[in-house]
Amino acid sequence: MNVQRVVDEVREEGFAVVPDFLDEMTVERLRRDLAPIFDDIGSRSSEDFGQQTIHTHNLLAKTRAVDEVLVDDKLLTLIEAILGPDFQISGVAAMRPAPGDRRQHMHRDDGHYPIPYPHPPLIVNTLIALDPFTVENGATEVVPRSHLLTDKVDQDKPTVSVEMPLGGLLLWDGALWHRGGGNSTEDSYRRSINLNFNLAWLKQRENQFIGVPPEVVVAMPEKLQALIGYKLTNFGLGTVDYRNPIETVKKRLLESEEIRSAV
Ligand SMILES: O=C(O)CCC(=O)C(=O)O
Repeated sequence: MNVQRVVDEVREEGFAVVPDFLDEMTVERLRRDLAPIFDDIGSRSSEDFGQQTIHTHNLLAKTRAVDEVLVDDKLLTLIEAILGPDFQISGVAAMRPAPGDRRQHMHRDDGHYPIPYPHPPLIVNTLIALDPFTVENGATEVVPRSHLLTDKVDQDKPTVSVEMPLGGLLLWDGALWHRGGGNSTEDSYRRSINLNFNLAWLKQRENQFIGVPPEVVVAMPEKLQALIGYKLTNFGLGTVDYRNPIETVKKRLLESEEIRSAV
């Protein structure tokens, strides 16, 4: 994997693809372990946007299937090379545009933060292809170099569809204008996992402290606990009594177990 090539492409184009990121065995395992989650993904219809896929969010509370990929050194090396050493998981989701789902509205993922554009990357979001991404099944559509734009782009601005093979990784700067493509196939689903990262001193898109139950958090490897925010950032941001909040979680769990066994 050429890290510098990916960093340069994200800086210049706003996105990059690592086509052979996961091997077939890992993809197969993810497909199997995530099957109940993908089977549950539905669609909804709205007057403005037509039939849209409904993503499954807060994945770390629902499955252990993606833990291994999230702590993969290859992935973290890429994220660190773009965001610097102090980053965190901002959200983890499963996405599976189904036949008939329409493309999304064009958007930027870092619109939550009211900071003028262009700015250095605040967010790096990723999708891993558990089915090949094709124009027909809803490959992500991007506007190359639009992370550098000051203003909004028109919804009908020409896009590039990011086709990639099974196991491929797409990374993009959160400022890039993009959308999930529409699925025009009869029977082909676009299974993917969406692993999102931001600078550790920003609020996470999805609240990991509430979303992931304490008993799940304490059973996680320390590396994953730190990635979801259980760490000290910039000399003490996010502490409880100046300490890593994981200590509070462990203490409270112990206390509640003691109370339960006393009654
Ligand atoms: O599914 C995709 O290709 C992109 C999804 C996306 O951009 C989003 O849901 O914000």
